[in-house]
Amino acid sequence: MTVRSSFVVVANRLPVDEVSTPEGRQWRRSPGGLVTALHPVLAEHQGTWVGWAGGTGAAPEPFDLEGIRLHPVPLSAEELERYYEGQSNATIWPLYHDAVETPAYKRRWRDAYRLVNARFAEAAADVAAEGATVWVQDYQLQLVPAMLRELRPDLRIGFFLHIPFPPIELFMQMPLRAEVLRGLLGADLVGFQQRLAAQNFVRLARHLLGLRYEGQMIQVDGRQVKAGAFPISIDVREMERLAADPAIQARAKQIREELGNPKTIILGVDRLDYTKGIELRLKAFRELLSDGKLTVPDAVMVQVATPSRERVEHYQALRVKVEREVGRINGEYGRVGVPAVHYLHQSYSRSELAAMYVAADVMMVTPLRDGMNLVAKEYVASRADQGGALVLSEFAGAATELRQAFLCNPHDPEAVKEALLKAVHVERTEARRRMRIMQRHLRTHDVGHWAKSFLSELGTPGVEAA
Ligand code: GDG
Repeated sequence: MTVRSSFVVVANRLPVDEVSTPEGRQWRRSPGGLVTALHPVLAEHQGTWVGWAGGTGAAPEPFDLEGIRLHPVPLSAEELERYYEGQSNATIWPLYHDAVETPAYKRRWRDAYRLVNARFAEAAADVAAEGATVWVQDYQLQLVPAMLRELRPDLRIGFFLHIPFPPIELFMQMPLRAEVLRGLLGADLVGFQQRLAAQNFVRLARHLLGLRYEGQMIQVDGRQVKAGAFPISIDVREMERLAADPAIQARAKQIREELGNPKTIILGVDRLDYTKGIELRLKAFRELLSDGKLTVPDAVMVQVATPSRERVEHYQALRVKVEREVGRINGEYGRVGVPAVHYLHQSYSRSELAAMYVAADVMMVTPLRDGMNLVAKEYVASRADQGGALVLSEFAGAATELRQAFLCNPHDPEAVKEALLKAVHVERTEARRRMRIMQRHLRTHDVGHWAKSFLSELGTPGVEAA
């Protein structure tokens, strides 16, 4: 029998991983800010999370884990390739990130996107109780709000986009443009990371569909759809706790030793993605070495590039370019046993990441475009010692809040170099002042605050304004 919930989250992935244990294969809650933020709301409302469980073919039966109902949606291998790798990650992802790589458009990807979105909408319609609140997440599922409203007009529907929403001129390239826009307008509240993105959205509604709006309220078929900015955040307490853990402090010290106790450790942590500006960061470092403004082994760079979307062509090409640049820098500036760049194409545990944050003197977050960028926030939260300095791209959503970072335009190599040098040479008291202000902001703007703000604006029963 289907269990019906008054609160339903719909996201491409379920927040669980299947792991091998001595007792056999088991589900484990995956770490991550979204699940941490939503867990209390889900648990309180006997909520259900609808999403893909990983793997292709038949989906596992719905199951409960730590007080949440998980409702898997199946994907075939072909759907995974067309809906996820194709339409989501080779069309929408690059287009919404200022087309920093050329988006590819394919009819069979769009067909699969429609089909899979309909499947998610049907699953959500099945598990939602009368009058329930359903919160749909992100760019893979933009058609779901309208499809769900069609099936279940009684529901209160929210949508949150984790990535940027492009200006009209770019959005208009997309063959599926009107359908996507109508899909999003099926929600009662459409949330974005940035105010500018919400503005792009309401203007697009007028431009493409001739809809009227006042402020951030759009009139659609006699309904009102609200757009708004809800900048996402991290579980600040968890990061503070991790960073203060003596084992992690010791590991941070050990990392510094393993790197040869350099004066300056420069760190980058990203999924290996062309939006993250990994290449330009490496180039800035190389040019500073070549200008003699930085020298090895006084300064070393550590770049964690977590494997990501490895079957998508742009990602394969990016890996080749990044690895060539790392090889070039180490070839020119490294010595036996002393590389200039430590490049790690691997995934790490949360604790190892926290130890790296604590060990780093300068954190470089230089995306060409990023919805928010949680790494920047994690780094700030991890520096209870108020040491360290953050170099941050103006094109990351986080730059709106973290004003005391060393901000730079990632498209301008001189600006990146200048910001990096400033961060390397900043005086201790000035660095602390900057960190303190950013930490104070994050403590009141954590991921729980984000979820509450969105859900109370949506009018979710039992959730009061943050
Ligand atoms: C999208 C938007 C928006 C990274 N490597 C490892 C690892 N990570 C964790 C980081 C961080 C998360 O992954 C990455 O989040 P970002 O925000 O930096 O970037 P996207 O993945 O592109 O996320 C972005 C976000 O959605 C939320 O709305 O901020 O703009 O693009 O938490 O720490 N975690 C572990 N091992 C790794 O090797 N455990």
